[in-house]
Amino acid sequence: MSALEVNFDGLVGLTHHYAGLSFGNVASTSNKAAVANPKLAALQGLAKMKRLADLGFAQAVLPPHERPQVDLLRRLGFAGSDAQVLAQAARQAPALLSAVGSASAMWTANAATVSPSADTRDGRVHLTVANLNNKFHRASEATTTEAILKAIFADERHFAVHSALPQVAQFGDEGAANHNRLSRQHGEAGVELFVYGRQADGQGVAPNRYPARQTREASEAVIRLHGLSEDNCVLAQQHPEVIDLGVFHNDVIAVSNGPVLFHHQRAFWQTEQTLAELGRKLAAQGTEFVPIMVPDRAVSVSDAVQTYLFNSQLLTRPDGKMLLVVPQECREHAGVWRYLSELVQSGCPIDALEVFDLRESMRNGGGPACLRLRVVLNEAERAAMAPGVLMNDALYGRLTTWVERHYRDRLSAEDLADPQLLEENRRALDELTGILGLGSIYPFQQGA
Ligand code: SUG
Repeated sequence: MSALEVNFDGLVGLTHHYAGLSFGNVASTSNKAAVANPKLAALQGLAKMKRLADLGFAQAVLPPHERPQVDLLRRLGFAGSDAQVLAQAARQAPALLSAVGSASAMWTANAATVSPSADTRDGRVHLTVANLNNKFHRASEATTTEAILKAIFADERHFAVHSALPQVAQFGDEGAANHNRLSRQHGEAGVELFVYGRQADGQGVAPNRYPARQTREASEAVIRLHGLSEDNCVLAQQHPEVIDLGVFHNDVIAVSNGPVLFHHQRAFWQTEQTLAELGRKLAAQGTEFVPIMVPDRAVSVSDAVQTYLFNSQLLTRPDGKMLLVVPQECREHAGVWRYLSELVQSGCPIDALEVFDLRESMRNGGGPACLRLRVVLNEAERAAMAPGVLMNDALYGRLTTWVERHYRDRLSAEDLADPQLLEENRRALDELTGILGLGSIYPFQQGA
């Protein structure tokens, strides 16, 4: 049965702003307090979805979460009406207000880890919601993410949606941003690469400056939950020095598609061993592994972090060749652009580039690959999922109109205290669940 990779992009939320919440993510900290444009951010994301759908790639959308989370502020001791809670938080703890108001759920590569049915013991698609334990503003995404994924992948004959791992640092899990899958064709058995930043048991190496968000223990738990085996998994450690240079997720330094692993020379701690294990396990499945390594002398780690070269989407076209989807920061960097121009002429499987302006998301450290969750689905699975989230001309038209009507074009952290913004969110999201046909997925809808 023919399987497709469906890219589920996060629709940017109405409270998109720059709060410097992610220590270790250079763009996030350096753009702290810049004024954001949520409307433009959402339209930039939708333009990417539309263009890729028009090029023939299967594209879907995941909705934003309700923000600010007033209930979470109440759990932290702020009391009174919604407006009073917001005003107190703005006065006493503005950083907390930013955290509960963050639109960070837009980066759906961090929503979950996904194993296609071709890899799992019970032949179902397995999704484990990420706990995003390393950052308070992200950890609170898990509940709504689970509700959304359960609404879309409700049919338990085909899908298993697992709750997030326990919310402790020991099981820090950042979802698909630290997970790559290699296979000959999407629908065939593959090998899944789980990349962690440290071991919670204190063994081995770890970064010194910035946090390693993903633990080996979390990856091992996901492997068990998904029913994967020794034969179709590889566990590898990200190089601790690159984490200290701002590579806070593996998808900032590597991306896979089909049998190809496009990666920087310094992506992994034990590169040779990791590549050899991948090659051996793929060969046992009859697949020839195609690593494409970018040498440090061609593109430094700092340039990779600045341009998000590896936070690209690598997509297989119907003719079997691959398209690399990069942010415009890559075109604006002479060295990176030269490298890419040579790459597509080199005869390797990547022979075309598509460039997107995703500036609003990029300023918070979110490139094309951060904005999407890859879900490989066969025909029966596609038929079993909620259909309303699949991108097409009609949905694109409705969503752009919806954004134009509800979003502000200027937002800074102070605006989060405005009770009107909370109302705007609830009104817009209520309408959105109708557009996407998802039912009640938000706390305010359940409480209604
Ligand atoms: O978790 N930025 C996100 C960016 C996530 C990128 N995702 C992937 N690489 N897959 C993060 O660091 C910044 C929010 C702020 O500072 O306002 C933020 O959360």
